[in-house]
Amino acid sequence: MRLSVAILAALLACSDSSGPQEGDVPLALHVVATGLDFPLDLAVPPGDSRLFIVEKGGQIRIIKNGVVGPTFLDLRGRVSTGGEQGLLGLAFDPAYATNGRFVVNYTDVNGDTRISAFRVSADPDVADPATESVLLPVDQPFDNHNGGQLAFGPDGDLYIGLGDGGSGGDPNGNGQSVATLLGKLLRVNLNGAAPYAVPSDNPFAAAAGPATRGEIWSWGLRNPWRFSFDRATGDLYVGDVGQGAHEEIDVSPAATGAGRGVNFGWNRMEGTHCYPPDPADACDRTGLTGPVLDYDHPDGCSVTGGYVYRGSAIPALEGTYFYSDYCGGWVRSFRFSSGGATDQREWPALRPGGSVTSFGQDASGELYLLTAQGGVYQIVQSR
Ligand SMILES: [Ca+2]
Ligand SMILES: [Ca+2]
Repeated sequence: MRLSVAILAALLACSDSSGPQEGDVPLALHVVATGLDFPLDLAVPPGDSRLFIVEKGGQIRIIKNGVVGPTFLDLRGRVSTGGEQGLLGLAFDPAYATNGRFVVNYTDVNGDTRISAFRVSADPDVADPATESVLLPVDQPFDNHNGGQLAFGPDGDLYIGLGDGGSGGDPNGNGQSVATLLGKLLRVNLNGAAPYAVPSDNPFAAAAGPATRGEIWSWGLRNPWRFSFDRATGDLYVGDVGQGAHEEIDVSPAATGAGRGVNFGWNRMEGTHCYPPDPADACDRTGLTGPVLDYDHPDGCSVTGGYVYRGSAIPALEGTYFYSDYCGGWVRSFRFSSGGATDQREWPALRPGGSVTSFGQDASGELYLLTAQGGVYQIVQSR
């Protein structure tokens, strides 16, 4: 009887090909730093050995040679910090070495989004707070769903993630409206007209006007808290936070435009399911692009999108995308192949014992994760 139960359990385990399997590369978390104040983002200028950590309360701290050192920038007087508000994202200009420019995404003292550029001072470890140039102010109707991610894409343009504005269920229909910047991924260029130029090949650039915003790159997003580009392929990965039931990861390959003009479905879809929920799940999906992966609550509550590993220290991970969930506490991965999420894994040794707020990658492509409890960890091979 014991044997047959064991065989049955083994068969059940083998038949479960849809869920994540346990990872087989020996990985571990190396503690880089602890004691940070609610770290939300990690960014690095090209070729730089320092790590820049964004704290929710409004500071950017530098980790240099493994030590938490100087405060690079203090925006505590300009940032609102309730709930999902705060200093949310940081990206360094690809030409940072020559122009000293970086961009931040935060909610201001009125709770509205500010995308602002700053410049470093004569001291490379200190930014000049007086250099703020507001690139894009966006009114926020509710205090939640503010997005937060910034990234310079493979094309050198700045991509900005904005949530649907907040409340629940997207009451103003922002995700499906191209008249608003809310619920979108935006693409702008900082090297032409001030404060930015809309690239002529943005999907709505030709039709731009009050009813159609030319800055839009992708739409139908609820709260794309973290998105990234695969630094080898240019493929776009978006972790879009769900409403109350389904969390999702979207992938749009570079070969099909890396998100250009893609409608990711919110608020007509939540993950792969109709929204509002429909008993037959038979809503019209015309024109919508679904996720490559979704998972249900309470397996998690808020997806934390990550990065594709392109470092050199762990060759077995080449091309593997890592992600987490703020409530789930786990770290999982997959490989994007033939339009789907293959080789799904869960990595028990990478559970940091806290809420994963973000991942980050250093100049050489090694991956890190951050926890709300103040930890900065590097993913390493354990033997
Ligand atoms: Ca909001
Ligand atoms: Ca979606």
